[in-house]
Amino acid sequence: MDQIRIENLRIFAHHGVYQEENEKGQNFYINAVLETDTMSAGILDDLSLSTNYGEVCRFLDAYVKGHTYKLIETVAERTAEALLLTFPLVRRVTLEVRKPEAPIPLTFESVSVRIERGWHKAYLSCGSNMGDRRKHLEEAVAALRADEKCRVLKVSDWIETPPYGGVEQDDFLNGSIELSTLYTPQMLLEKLHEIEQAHGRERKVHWGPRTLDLDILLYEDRILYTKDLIVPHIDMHNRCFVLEPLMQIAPYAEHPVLHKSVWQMYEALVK
Ligand code: A4P
Ligand code: MG
Repeated sequence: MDQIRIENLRIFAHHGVYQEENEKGQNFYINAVLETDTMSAGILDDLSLSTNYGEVCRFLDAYVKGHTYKLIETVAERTAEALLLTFPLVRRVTLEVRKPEAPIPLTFESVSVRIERGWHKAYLSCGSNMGDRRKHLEEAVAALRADEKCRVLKVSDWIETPPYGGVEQDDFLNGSIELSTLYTPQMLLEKLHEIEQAHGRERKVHWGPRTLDLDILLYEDRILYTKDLIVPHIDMHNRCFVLEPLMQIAPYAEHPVLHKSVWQMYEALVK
């Protein structure tokens, strides 16, 4: 991806663990690498198609001056997040915060923290078979849209599906969502649980009826196998109710373990 780079932007601010640092202040230096597509702006010589580095510098200056944190880790974390939320064309940022005047009674050039943060593509599946099913699904999408750390990019149709998994229950309405998010997979799962709870979801019967079920299907090409979270969703390739709506919005998305596209998984299942 193309980059816009800002090097050693000096900002006088008040971050530090010691009270004296918070009172007196000192110089911090910021290095920022913004990953963004500069091609259209470059071809057409049009700044409105790119991110104005002057505005980014002013933003960094105001943000780093306007807050006081103990740790440069926190300065980096909060500043990177604010930057990604403010400049919509920036996909990723590498942010380095240097503190050459840190109170260490030894000879040194600088101490610094460097982090990489960005927007991540994820696919979710959603389902409901209790109450006003359509309303539950639409409110789930609205709740994601209302979260600044999520950008809902695509939503499939809501598809009526027979229950899968052997529990006798009412038909489901299922769909899938394409999302760009600042959340890590674990944080995204917590967010989905929060939305499920807000819809009165009770975990009674495994694979049983539910007002709202939100699962993470894919998160970039990440492979995770933890106690709470398995990505790609462990059973997605066996589920028509997952693959049919996902086909509408992401037929070529690839399963990073099976190395098959959504379309290929769907074809294999319905054959
Ligand atoms: N978990 C692990 N990986 C994930 C992931 N990728 N996304 C953990 C979301 N959660 C994940 O899920 C149990 C735990 O799985 C979560 O707490 C999380 O830590 P749950 O939703 O609380 O419990 P559950 O729904 O009873 O079990 P499970 O296995 O999630 O059921 P599914 O897979 O959600 O399937 N038939 C049709 N036609 N349509 C449906 O939507 N849904 C189910 C439920 C059964 N049959 C269906 C449908
Ligand atoms: Mg679930």
